[in-house]
Amino acid sequence: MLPMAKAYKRYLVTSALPYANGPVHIGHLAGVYIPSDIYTRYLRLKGCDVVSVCGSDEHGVPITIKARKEGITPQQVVDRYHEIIRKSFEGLGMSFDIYSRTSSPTHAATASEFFRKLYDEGKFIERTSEQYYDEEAQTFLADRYIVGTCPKCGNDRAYGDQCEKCGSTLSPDELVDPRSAVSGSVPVKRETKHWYLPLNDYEAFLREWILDGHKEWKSNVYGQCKSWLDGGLQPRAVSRDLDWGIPVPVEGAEGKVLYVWFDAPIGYISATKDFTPDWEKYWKSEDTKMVHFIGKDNIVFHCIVFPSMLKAHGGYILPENVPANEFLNLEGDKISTSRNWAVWLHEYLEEFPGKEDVLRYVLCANAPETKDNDFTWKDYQARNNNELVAVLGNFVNRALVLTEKYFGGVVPACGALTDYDRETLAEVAAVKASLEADIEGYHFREALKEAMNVARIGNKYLADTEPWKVIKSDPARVETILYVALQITANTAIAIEPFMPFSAAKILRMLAAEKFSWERLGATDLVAAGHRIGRAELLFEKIDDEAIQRQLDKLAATKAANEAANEAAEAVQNIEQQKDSCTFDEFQKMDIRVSTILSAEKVAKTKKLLKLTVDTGIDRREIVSGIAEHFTPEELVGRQVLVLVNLEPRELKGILSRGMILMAEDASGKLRLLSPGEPCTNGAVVG
Ligand code: B3M
Ligand code: ZN
Repeated sequence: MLPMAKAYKRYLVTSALPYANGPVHIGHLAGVYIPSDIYTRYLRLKGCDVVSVCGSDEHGVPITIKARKEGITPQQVVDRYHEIIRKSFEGLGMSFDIYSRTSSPTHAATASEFFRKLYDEGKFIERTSEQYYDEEAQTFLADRYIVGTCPKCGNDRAYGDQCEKCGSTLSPDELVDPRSAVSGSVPVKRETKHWYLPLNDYEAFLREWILDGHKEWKSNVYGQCKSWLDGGLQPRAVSRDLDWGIPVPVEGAEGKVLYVWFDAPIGYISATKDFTPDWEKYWKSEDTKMVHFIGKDNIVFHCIVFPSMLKAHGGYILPENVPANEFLNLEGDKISTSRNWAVWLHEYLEEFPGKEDVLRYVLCANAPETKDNDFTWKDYQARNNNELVAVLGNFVNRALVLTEKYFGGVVPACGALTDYDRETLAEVAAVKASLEADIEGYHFREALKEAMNVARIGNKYLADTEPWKVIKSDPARVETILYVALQITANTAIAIEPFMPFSAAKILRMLAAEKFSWERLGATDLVAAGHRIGRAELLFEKIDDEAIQRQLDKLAATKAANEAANEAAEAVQNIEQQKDSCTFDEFQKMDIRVSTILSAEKVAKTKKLLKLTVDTGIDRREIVSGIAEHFTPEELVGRQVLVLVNLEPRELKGILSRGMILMAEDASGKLRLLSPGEPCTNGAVVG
């Protein structure tokens, strides 16, 4: 395939626009942003004309829900998270040419024009359907705004699009006892008109373009496309009844906005426009190679929906590839924003200053390229200590320190090369081709291994040539050895730049060298004899057990908090329903009195029964109560309780029980005595 590959003049790299309703976590990074940044940096080093765009996805229901929950406006939500995300991306060295946002004026104009053109050309169908409407709040209820009982598992807090308890995908109509999440009222069905893109009309085009034309796409991507296409495509609504988003730009569409998945991918176009007035050549020329980096949950939108939109519009190029990754788990559990089960990028950057590349390295080395993968803090530590410190850092440090020590930091002259020197340098040069093939084929894990190989080769070279021994007998030979080692060091800086830009820059600083172009990878004259290098610093530091334990403790605390919250939520679910109503007179028939327990003893030959003597204020009487498994006699004596004194007497184990001690049973079955809030005279009437 490679020799046939088309020669492109320029590249447009897009990275999924993160929803501005929360910060970015390691799952996003491993799935989308680390690969896209590696790819972009590589192309730039090669001197290619490349534009990389990203930005915040600021529309959609999750944002309005978050705003409502926190009592702030959607604009405040997106302003907050846009800034957190933007800053954290910058902190990790994401090298987007622009990090835009879909609330920008350029975007509103671009998305509106896009819709309007399709509308004017009759590319949409209009349909009226019945949807849930909240009469109290006077609003249609988008999927997430409807809650009810899940028909599959009975969870009574399922959403109109999904049950988070059993994971089923739902539609609002399937919910039992639907309620509005806005007002709590029971919604009614009301007719509403929406615009649909008839995806079925694009099926033939998509089949030919993807199934015949892009067999080289990753199998997870190709497979998902195939199953969508084989399942038959349906018209898809591109508008919603919502007050947050880009207004549908046609008459009679008050209260309607563009569906977030219609406007968000257009965000790639708007971002490019905001970056350069020359944007059209990136979007409208067949000489441009466009690549979408996304997570697997976005495949259908980028491979089926957006291409159909582009096709319907006309004049735009289609993606040449959509290298979607699978998901990253955290310590064996699915990453979840709502359960706070994540490593948040902005927190990581604060807690591990100077270790940006460690995270970049680990997330790439362990990227979920072909299947879901697991991030563990132990693995993070091991990769740092055994790979970054022991291989990469160790090699670079030895080459620089020995040069300083033996030659006062001046690059020595290169004498006659031995066969072994030549082989070693040839091995370094050979890395280039395989590294390129891996990056261009989106195999970033393999590519990273190749890049690290340069340092491995260097490490082995120093171990084999032992300059620290040879220096005593043959200092001239050591000049050559360190000359070679310094060339490998400079090569390392080139090879790792796409993956670990901070460390690459640090190596260059230590070499007192300017950035090299990709084409120089493999060269043996990167630093000239006589050049004065800079001071050696450690490239990486060991990460100790305490630092890892702190992270594990943090996760354990999250888990404990989640369990407590779950139990509380379940307990609420287990609380008994309200009983049928009773009249005031019926209630008045009950004579409940404040009483004091005078004595308590176990009833012989029973497990559960206690015989209590109580002072009811009217009299002293005996009550038999089945609470022996919950209270010891000592706990009870002296307690003031509430007693139903006119309960019909009953004989139990030969004792006449006259009344009932009132108690509350919580969801876990625990009993609690009911007492007056403050001490009270016995016989006081409750009611
Ligand atoms: N915001 C979904 C996500 O973050 C969505 C991506 C939009 S890309 C145009 O998973
Ligand atoms: Zn369910």
